[in-house]
Amino acid sequence: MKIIEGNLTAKGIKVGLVVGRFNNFIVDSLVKGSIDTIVRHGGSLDNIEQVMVPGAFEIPLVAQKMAESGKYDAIVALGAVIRGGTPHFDYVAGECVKGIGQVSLQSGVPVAFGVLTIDTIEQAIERAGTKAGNKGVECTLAAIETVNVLKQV
Ligand code: INI
Repeated sequence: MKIIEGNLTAKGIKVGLVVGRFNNFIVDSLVKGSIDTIVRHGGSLDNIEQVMVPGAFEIPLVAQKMAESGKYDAIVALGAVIRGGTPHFDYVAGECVKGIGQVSLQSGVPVAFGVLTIDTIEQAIERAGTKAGNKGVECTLAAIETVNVLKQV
């Protein structure tokens, strides 16, 4: 039996970050975590490009253009959608996750989902570098591993 798995080496991997500005107090920590993860796993700052978009709703379209460009081995989508008192959250979060999944499947480029979808600011802070880790770190590791496993299947 053969088990194929990707390692966590980011050496030579080109990563495009697509970042929703909305809730930037939180999102900035996700970006920091993502970049730090790439570099600490052997990647280079020269191989990272960061594209800013207004909010999570815009992430899929821009991720699609980035994926089609052929410039990146992986795309990391970062943002934070925090529930308010209206159904707006559901529309923005729903479109974002659906769109990111579609871009990844249609382009063949891994697009990691690092968009927090949470009920409160406290939950956001917990997942942006405090007691529940950092979603930017976690999804960047997933992107690196996926790039490396795709090379072998
Ligand atoms: N965008 C987010 O990234 N997070 C949010 O919490 C959010 N809320 O709550 O409204 C949000 N809205 C903006 C949206 O992503 C679009 O930028 C906007 O609707 C324009 O298309």
